[in-house]
Parts: sequence; C-alpha cells; structure tokens
Amino acid sequence: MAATVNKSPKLTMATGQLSGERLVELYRTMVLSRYLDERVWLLNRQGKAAIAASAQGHEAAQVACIEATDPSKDHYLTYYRQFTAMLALGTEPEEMLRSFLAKDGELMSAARQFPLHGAHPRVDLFNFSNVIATQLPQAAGVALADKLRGSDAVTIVYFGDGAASQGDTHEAMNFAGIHKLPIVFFCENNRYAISVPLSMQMAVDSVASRAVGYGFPGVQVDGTDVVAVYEVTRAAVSRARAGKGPTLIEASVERLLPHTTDDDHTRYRSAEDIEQMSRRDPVKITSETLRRRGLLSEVEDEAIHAEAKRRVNTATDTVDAEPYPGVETMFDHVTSDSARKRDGIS
Ligand SMILES: Cc1ncc(C[n+]2csc(CCOP(=O)(O)OP(=O)(O)O)c2C)c(N)n1
Ligand SMILES: [Mg+2]
Repeated sequence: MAATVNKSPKLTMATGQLSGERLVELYRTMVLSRYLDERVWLLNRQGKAAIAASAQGHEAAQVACIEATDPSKDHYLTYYRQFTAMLALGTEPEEMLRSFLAKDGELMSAARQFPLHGAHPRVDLFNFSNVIATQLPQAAGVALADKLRGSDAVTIVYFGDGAASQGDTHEAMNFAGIHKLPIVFFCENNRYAISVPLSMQMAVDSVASRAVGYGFPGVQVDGTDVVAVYEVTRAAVSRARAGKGPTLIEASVERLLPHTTDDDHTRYRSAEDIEQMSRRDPVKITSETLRRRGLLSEVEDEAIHAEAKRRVNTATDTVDAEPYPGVETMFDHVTSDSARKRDGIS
C-alpha cells in the first residue's frame, strides 16, 4: 500500500461536523485547562507543587482529538503533557491538583509518582512512564489485544516530536503497520524536545512523512484548529475501527511555556521564536474564531472565563486544605511486600 502524507486543508471552524454548542463546550474545557495549568505553575512557585509540564499551547489538539473518539470503549495512552486530554476525559480539577500537591487520596499513584503519572481507573488511562516513547509499544500491545478479542475499540497513543526519534516509536509503528492494528498515533509536534529543536531530531520535513515506511497514512494538521484536528482524528478513528489499520497524525502546536517548571526556555529560544509562537495561542484563536462565526458573544466568553477561574479557585482551596498521606503509609504501594501486608496475604 502506498502511504500518503496529506496536509489537511485549512479548515475553518464553520465547516466541521461539530455543532456550534459542542464547539463552545470544547472551548470551555480549553479555558478550564488553561486556568488550572496556570494555577499549577503558581503552586510550583509557592513551593507546593514539585514540578509540572504545561499543556499551554496544546489545548486545542488534545480536546479535539478526544472529541473524535469514544471514551466508553476506546483506550488512551498519554504522556506527561496531556493536561487537557485528561480533563476532556473526565478527570476532575481536584484530582489533578491532588496529584500535583501529592495529597492523601491521590488517585493515579497514591502520590508515589511524578504528578499525573500512574493509572486512572475511572477514565481508562493506562499507567505510563516518564521515559519517553515507552507508551507506543505498549499501545500497540493494547491494540493487538483488542484485535485478537474481536473488539472494535481503538487505541489512541500520544507522544511528542522528540519521542518520535526513539527506537520504541519505530518498533511500535512497524508492528502496528504489519498487523493493521486499530490504533491512532497522535504526535503533538511543538518543535522542541526540551531545548533540542526539531532540526536536530530529524532530517526530514515532518513526523507524518515517516508513516510511508510503515505502510499507513500520515497526516499533518494545524493543532491550533479544533475542527481540523477533530476531522482528521475522526477519519483516523473510523479507519481503525473498520479494521483498515493505523494512522499517524502530526498536529503542529506550540509549547507556550518552558519544557517544565524547572526549565528556562529563553536560554535556547530566540525572542522572535517566542514572539511568533505566542500568536498561535489556541485559546485565543478558538475564542476569536467562535466569536467571528457568531457562536460566542463577548459576554458569554467572559462568563466562561469567570466560571473557569471560580472552578479552579474552589478546587485549589479544597485540595490545599487536605492532608498529605500519613507517614505510616510510606511504603504502601511501593513494594510487593508492603502490598501483601496491606492486603493481609502472608
Ligand atoms: C528515553 C528518555 N530520554 C530522555 C528523557 C528526558 N526527557 C524528558 S522529556 C524530553 C523531551 C521530549 O520531547 P517531546 O517528545 O517533543 O515532548 P514535549 O515535551 O515537547 O511535549 C526528554 C528528552 C526521557 N524522559 N526519556
Ligand atoms: Mg516536543
């Protein structure tokens, strides 16, 4: 099969199959994600959150991709920058903050791991590693299991442009192509792997062009355009569900903040680069487009921002007042011995 690299046509927000109401809902999630993300950054500067990787600039791509899937049956393998995707899947702001503040009752790893790492049983998020690209072969395994079971579930696996340079990515895509697995490889290309620019990661123009080597389509899409991302993901998910195999989507996004709260990107990004990327802020772009299309008034937009601020303030007050895990639980969930002891198994 000849694989293709399609540049998605520049879609406008009026041409998609999403209803206007649904687009506003997606925007609402993006705004909530932005405020929560900003709050976590502040909590880090107050010494309360150990570290955070921001999704600022990636919000449209993440929310639109999830919208094109079926959370009642599909599987999601995320990485550390999936703040908005997690909200879109139904994680509550309190749950996210409990993770960043490592408070008692933290859902994903009982506060034993890096924030937002671990498994999320309620929204079917798989346990993932901070070691980049390890989620891709695991996702191929999940998709293989679905295929063997005869399930029509689709696996969505997220990764960055830097992760695309890892051997694991090649192995996962090669295997998925050979076995025509029901999987969507979703690359959020923000042109940086910490301080390493794209030109030092690959000698080709795009991540999507790699798909030709694996026998399935590769599609590039503007990751600041909610409708465009929704449409290409919907096509990829339908293809996978119909048994036709994988698709590689490359969404071009901006990493509006440094790599993590520990990084200073002014040391390796030019002032022009930073200035240019700020013009591709997906929250602003989506707001402007919705308003231009008459789907959102200024008053409604302000109300969405006010509601998101309130929600984040309430969640912060709640979680900030919660206790840390008791010292007597220090080894729970850490070794199999302590787990056996906890469960009363000798
Ligand atoms: C195998 C491995 N090598 C190096 C690292 C250190 N590291 C953490 S994040 C990162 C950059 C990844 O960049 P990218 O995949 O583009 O994702 P982004 O953070 O830009 O979203 C690196 C090199 C790691 N976690 N795992
Ligand atoms: Mg990157």
